[in-house]
Amino acid sequence: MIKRLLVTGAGGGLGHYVREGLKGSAEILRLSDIIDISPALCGEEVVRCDLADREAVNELVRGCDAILHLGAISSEASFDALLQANFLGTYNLYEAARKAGVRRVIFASSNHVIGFHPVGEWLDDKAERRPDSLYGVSKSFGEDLARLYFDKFGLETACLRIGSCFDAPRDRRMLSTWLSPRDFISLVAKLIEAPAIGHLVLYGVSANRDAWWSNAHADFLGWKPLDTSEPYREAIERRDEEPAAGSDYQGGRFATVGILD
Ligand code: NAI
Ligand code: 15L
Repeated sequence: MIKRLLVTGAGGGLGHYVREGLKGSAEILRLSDIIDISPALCGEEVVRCDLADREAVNELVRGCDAILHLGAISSEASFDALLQANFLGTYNLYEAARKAGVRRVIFASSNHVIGFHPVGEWLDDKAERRPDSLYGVSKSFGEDLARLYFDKFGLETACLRIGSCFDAPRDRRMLSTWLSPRDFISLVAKLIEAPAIGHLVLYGVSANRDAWWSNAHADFLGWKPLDTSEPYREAIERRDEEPAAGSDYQGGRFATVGILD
């Protein structure tokens, strides 16, 4: 077990799953966010930090063995907002990780780096990136930064292109893209435990009947998703009869949103 795992964005939706689910993956979880999160329990440290603040991030990362980088604006937003949280925040994190000798980052990338591929097209880690939004571009930047820091400094990253991680799929598209919280946790745990991952790009998706993404290249992890969106299909298909905006694209509605001020 590693000693200290830093979790950025720990106050968000996925952060909540992680706080409970990754207890067994590190002796100490250092939980951080720009917003207030509830006080540290046994085996936890809580640090409030804006990822855009370089000095604060240097301090935050010191003493950590690995990082689960969830902290970000998690949807389409203005370039200026993304510039701070996602572009600068991710750069600050990688620089701090390099200086502190962190071994591995698990970067919460997104399906929106490939969101302009048409629905039904089968993609793997070699697929061309086709971001569907400035948000998707910010995650694509994070993946490039991760590649640079591996090639230049040997800092390992799993770029985890998460589909839709919520308690349950919310619409027709998520019947393909859903990642159950349980599968998310088991995948992250494998990515922490694996002896070596190098620079890895993979998809965070459950065993959905109509999924579009292959993780065959990552079989060495020994991860098998246990959940599927099938039990939700009937109710969703009955409710959502009309195609939703952006339903031709894997990124769904993100592909239809213009540039936000
Ligand atoms: P969320 O929006 O619930 O949580 C993100 C957290 O990051 C928030 O608590 C927010 O306060 C924090 N944050 C934002 N700006 C920050 C800054 N400047 N400094 C420090 N913290 C900051 O999002 P969620 O759903 O928990 O997602 C976590 C990560 O996974 C995000 O990076 C998101 O882009 C990514 N992701 C999530 C997916 C999902 O289905 N939930 C799908 C694909 C990617
Ligand atoms: C994401 O990247 C978002 O962070 C999340 O809120 C969902 O919109 C998800 O993608 C999705 O594509 O469903």
